[in-house]
Amino acid sequence: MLENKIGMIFGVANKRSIAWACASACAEHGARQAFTYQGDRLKENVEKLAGELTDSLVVPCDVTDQSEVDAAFAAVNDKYGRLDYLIHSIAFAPREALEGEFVTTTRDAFRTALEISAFSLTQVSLAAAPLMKDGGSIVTMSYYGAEKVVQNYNVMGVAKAALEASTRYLAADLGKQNIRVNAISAGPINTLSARGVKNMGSLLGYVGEKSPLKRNVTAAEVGNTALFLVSDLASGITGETIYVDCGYNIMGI
Ligand code: 1JT
Repeated sequence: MLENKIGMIFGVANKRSIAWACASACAEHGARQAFTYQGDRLKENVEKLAGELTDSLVVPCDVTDQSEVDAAFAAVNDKYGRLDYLIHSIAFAPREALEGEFVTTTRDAFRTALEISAFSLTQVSLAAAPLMKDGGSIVTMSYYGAEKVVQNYNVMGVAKAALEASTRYLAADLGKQNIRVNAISAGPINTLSARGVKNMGSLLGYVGEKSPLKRNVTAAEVGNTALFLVSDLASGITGETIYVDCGYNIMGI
């Protein structure tokens, strides 16, 4: 389904990463992919994972450094000469910001969370567009805390709201170049990021009980949805936030 397509994946930390589940699903369908990693600590992990796939590329990219972003896209252009899809699966907020009350969010935590988790989508979309010569597809990851209050999610909820709105504005701008932009709103998954969060176990238990499917979503299920969104099967879908959460978001009391 993705034969002859080139993808660029932001946000692999290890094999449990949502970004890796997306990349695996796409690789199974014939895509070749470039991976970015943030910081030297993650370099080895990402190189090992990417090494399992054919004709992959691994480049450093800290989105707070524009020169690294420019260099990452230049490396993709040098190796493949084009880009068909991009998966954005990065977010950050200081740990203290994901505990206690939202009202105590500091200026610094707010700025950092919004810059890394929301602005970076606009930043990489602008850089990707010139390489998407036959159109393209951009997919980002959101969470329910963007639209309803989820205790402790705090400033990340505000960042995800900005991310979902950015998805719509980017879809409107890039549609004329046949570039689609969509978000997946994933249910909670036990990744490296989530593991740093207090009470993640009880959140997973709660969602697993309340969701229509009576379980939590898997990273592989999110990966399969990303595969659909980057494929031509989703050619009529843009600006959308698609829930992949075992139905949790449809429930009232
Ligand atoms: C970040 C983290 C972004 C954890 C995230 C996230 N998006 C979803 N999760 C899992 C989660 C976290 C909390 C939560 C529900 C789900 C951690 C590092 C920064 C970026 O609250 C109930 C706090």
